[in-house]
Amino acid sequence: MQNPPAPARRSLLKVLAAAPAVSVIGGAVTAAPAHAAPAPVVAGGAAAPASTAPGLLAAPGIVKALPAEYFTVRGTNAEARFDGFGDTGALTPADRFFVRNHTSTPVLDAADWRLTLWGDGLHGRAPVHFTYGQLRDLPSVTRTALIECAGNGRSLYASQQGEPATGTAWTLGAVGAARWRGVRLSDVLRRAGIARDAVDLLPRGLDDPYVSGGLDHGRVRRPLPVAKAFDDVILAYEMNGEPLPYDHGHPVRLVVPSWVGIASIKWLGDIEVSTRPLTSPWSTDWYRLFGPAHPEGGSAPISRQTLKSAYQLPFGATLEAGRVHRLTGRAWSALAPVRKVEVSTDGGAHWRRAELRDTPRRDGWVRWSVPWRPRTTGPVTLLSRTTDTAGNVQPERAVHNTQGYLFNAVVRHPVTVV
Ligand SMILES: Nc1nc2c(c(=O)[nH]1)N[C@H]1C(S)=C(S)[C@@H](COP(=O)(O)O)O[C@H]1N2
Ligand SMILES: [Mo]
Repeated sequence: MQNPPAPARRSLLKVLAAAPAVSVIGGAVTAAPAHAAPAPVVAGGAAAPASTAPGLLAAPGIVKALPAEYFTVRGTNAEARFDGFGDTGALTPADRFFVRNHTSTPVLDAADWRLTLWGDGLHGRAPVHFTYGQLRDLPSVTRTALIECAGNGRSLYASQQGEPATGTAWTLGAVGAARWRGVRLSDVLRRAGIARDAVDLLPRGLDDPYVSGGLDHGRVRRPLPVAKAFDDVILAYEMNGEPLPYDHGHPVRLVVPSWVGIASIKWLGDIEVSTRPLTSPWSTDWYRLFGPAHPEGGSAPISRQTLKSAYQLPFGATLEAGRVHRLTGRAWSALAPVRKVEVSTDGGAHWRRAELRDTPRRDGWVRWSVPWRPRTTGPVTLLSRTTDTAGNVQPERAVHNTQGYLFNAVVRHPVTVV
């Protein structure tokens, strides 16, 4: 149970075989980034066309294989192809799950890993450590949760609203659902002796410091209110019944259900526990809403994700006229369970209900389907619209913000009937 799944291990073995001088396992707790290895041995490494298997994409710093049929590489990130989710179930397999890396995946050994809690919000004020084995000995919980990047759908601000945004130009595949097993963060905080007046935590990853625009922002870290930590946050060591893969936070990551993906810190190394509110660039410069529609100086840091739906069909797909097509998609809301999904196959003039194939639950997504028999040929815009049980409905337009977070508008999905 202590070994990551086969694909990640294969990549690691490649790294080891070709670069014996680079000590990536059995070594320090400190990160040994995949990019520290010579480029040719990184799976699909950009500098190694000769060793890149056909159909595999190159993404610097990502360990797992990235088949072109399932992923689109965007810088240091790999977006899952939403149109390819049709053959996946309610859970997204780890080898199909998007990867969002600020730098690169550190290949960490669970045996050497430990978590440190520290700060004035602990009774003793002395740091408290947990080894991987100690975490595994605590009572475990298992739950399903989506992880969705705050910027999922960002490119649609430009393509469908004419309002560009900065940041990774995700389409709709920066989201996945998995079954996570781990320990409650509240259990760990109690054992560490959290004080009654602690208000904020600052979980931090072991990946390399994030440098951008010539500035070193330090390691990826983002304040998490103690109240949320005690509600439903887990320290996950398993994803879909397997040890966490390297790219998804091996050996231990946070899973912060229903919040924007950045909250779910991967490769967790330490957590500051504070009696005062904490900040980091991930709560001051990024992950706030900036722009004319928002308060001067930006909104409060964003926390909850929003609601969406999408067709499992490529943009620009061609469909034959006169035949019945079974259109499928997914709908999800971080605000409440999905209540209904409506679709329009005429650009929004008429709407009808899609059939839900899963029982809507909090923190999951529902697959839906609808039959469609197009009669006339030509371009058509398909729409889908989620309503959740709290009454939230996908709007026609999302409220723009300069960094393109929380896109929630009805997606205009172009297809051609031939
Ligand atoms: N340490 C660390 N944690 C991190 C990140 C990162 O770059 N480093 N990226 C965050 C962001 S922005 C997202 S959307 C999720 C993505 O999780 P995934 O790569 O497992 O899909 O991880 C979050 N946790
Ligand atoms: Mo993200």
